[in-house]
Order: sequence, then structure tokens, then C-alpha cells
Amino acid sequence: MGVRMEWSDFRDFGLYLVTDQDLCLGRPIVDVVLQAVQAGVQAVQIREKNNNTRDFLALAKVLVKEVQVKYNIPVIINDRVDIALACGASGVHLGQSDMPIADARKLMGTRRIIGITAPTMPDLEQAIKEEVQYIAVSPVFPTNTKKDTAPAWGLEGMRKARAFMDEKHCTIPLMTIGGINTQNAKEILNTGVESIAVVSAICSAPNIDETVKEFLRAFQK
Ligand code: TZP
Ligand code: MG
Repeated sequence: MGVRMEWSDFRDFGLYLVTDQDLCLGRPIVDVVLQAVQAGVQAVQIREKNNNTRDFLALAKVLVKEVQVKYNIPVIINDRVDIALACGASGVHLGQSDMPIADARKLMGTRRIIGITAPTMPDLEQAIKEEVQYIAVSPVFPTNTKKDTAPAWGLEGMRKARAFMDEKHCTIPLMTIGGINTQNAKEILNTGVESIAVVSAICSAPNIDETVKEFLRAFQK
């Protein structure tokens, strides 16, 4: 159940939707995610900070079935290796105070995706030594969606992160998140990061289909 490809080979996160039930304008979260997937988002992270374990797992199981199995779009679980394993998700996203990558990798095996957040340059230097499939250099801009972040990297920080990866000949894809909208997506992608992750600009979009398609246009040269 769930894993239909070698997810560890999966590279193209492109436009990555990160969920927040509270920002969905009262719409059911599964509907919001499905509309975004049908419009073209390339990966979905379930990030539900206010759910208890049972509700988080129940939602994760529904989204694995509806998104991962039906559309072959990876579902990534925020923070929780146990939930990722229990629902058959493609992967897990871990921050600096979550389970260390080496321990998570032992549990997740080699077929699944592990993504890590790098809030600072020293974190990025460490992250490239880990067995991860992407690195979220984050946040790019300050955001109301998450206030307890490290200082924002900004566009110049993104360029520095990209230059560091190139200098190290490291091919792990870079992603970023934080305050990204359809207006600034292109300039962020122009810094050389492979992928952008978005919460409020999609979850709270009055027209999800149009918004996702506008984001996707930013990926075109
Ligand atoms: N990590 C760093 S910023 C952020 C997370 C989960 C939230 C981004 O939310 P938004 O609404 O896309 O700015
Ligand atoms: Mg976390």
C-alpha cells in the first residue's frame, strides 16, 4: 500500500503544498488538497500542528489514498516518523528539533523521502552530509503562518545557499518556504532553488485552481 515508486529517487518537488486546516477558509482540508493536486501541485506535506495523533493519522490515511495512490503525488508527513510509517506516506519532513535524520532513516528505510529544514548556513552545511532527498532552506521571508522561525534568508540568502551547494557539488534539491505568493514566486525560483513550498497562498486562496496554475507559470522559463 502507498509506495508505488522508489520515492527516494523522486526529485521534482516543484510546487509543494503544505497544509494548514485552520487557513482553509472553512473548507474541508481534503477538498482543498485535492483541488490543488488536480490543478498541478507536485507534492503535499501534511502539517497539522493542532491535531491529536489519532486525528492526524486518520487524515494522513485519507490523503495517502486520495492523493498518493490515486494521483501518484508524494504525501509527506511533517514531524512524525511514526505517522508516516503507519499511513504508508512517501516520506517525512523533519526540523532541527525533530528525530535526527540517521535514526529516521533507519526506521523509514531507503525507499522513502526524508526532507530536512535548514534554518541557518551551519544547518545547511550539516544537512548536505545527511541522507536526505531535499533541504528546505527556510524561511525565505517572514510569515504570519509560522512566527517562531529563524531570521529569514531573503533572496540574497537563497543565492548564497545555491552557491554553497554548487561549490560543494551537492545535488540535493533545495526548497524554500515562508511568505511565498504568486507575486514573488518567480524571483525566488530565479535564485536557483528547485522548489517552493506554500501554505497560506494556496490553502486560503479563494480560487485554488487559478492560484496553483499561476504558481506553475512561475516555473516556466
Ligand atoms: N516553515 C517555515 S515558514 C512556514 C513553515 C512551515 C510557514 C509558511 O507559510 P506561508 O503561509 O506559506 O507563509
Ligand atoms: Mg518539525
